[in-house]
Amino acid sequence: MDKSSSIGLKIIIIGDTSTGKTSIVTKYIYNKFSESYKATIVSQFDFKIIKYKDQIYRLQFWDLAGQDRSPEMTKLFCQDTNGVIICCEVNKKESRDNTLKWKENLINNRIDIKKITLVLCENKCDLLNDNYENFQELKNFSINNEFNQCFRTSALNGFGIEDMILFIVEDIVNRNNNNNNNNEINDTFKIQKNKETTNQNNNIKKSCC
Ligand SMILES: Nc1nc2c(ncn2[C@@H]2O[C@H](COP(=O)(O)OP(=O)(O)OP(=O)(O)O)[C@@H](O)[C@H]2O)c(=O)[nH]1
Ligand SMILES: [Mg+2]
Repeated sequence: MDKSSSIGLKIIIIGDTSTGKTSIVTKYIYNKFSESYKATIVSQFDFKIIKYKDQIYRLQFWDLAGQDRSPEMTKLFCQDTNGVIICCEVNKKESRDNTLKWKENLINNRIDIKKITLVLCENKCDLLNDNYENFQELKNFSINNEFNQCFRTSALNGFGIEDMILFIVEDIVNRNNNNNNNNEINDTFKIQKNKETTNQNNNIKKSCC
């Protein structure tokens, strides 16, 4: 695999604590799930290399601590991002409503949400109560609040996660093609490539503070 021709895409995952952000990334990258909960401190970085339409992409996931919704955190990690997943969990309307606060945080930090792929993710759908709102209600919520798409996922059994990530990659690539703006993605990659090489050499799963 020729890494030099790969393109880096930065994807941030934010949302209330314990909604399953770390579990989603871990399931997607390592196909593993743990029932025990260990709160993320500040942030965790990980990546996966995929092939989409004959192009290699290096998906760089920044998984941020749900305990800290401070604008500084958002500012620090969300600049130059190509995609943002805002996570909530089923059976908890409050966590879904709070996705708007996380979105507000992006906007307050001058992140132009129209230029990025913004996805609403309702996780833990394996625990879905029969009387909880149906998918159409989530869909309406996401349309009314200018998310590009919404997904129900389960980090426990993997449901919806691949579809969600594929949507994000496709949407970022399509936007980029439509804007005829390829340099922007390539620049992002060039900036991040050196950092990643260092991490790989040290053979560590990087946590950042
Ligand atoms: N049943 C079920 N449990 C899940 C799912 N996703 C995560 N969990 C559990 O929920 C708890 C919290 O998961 P995390 O992935 O650590 O949540 P987080 O959003 O990263 O939390 P913070 O790091 O505090 O922001 C853990 O006990 C997980 O095992 C899921 O899809 N289904
Ligand atoms: Mg976490």
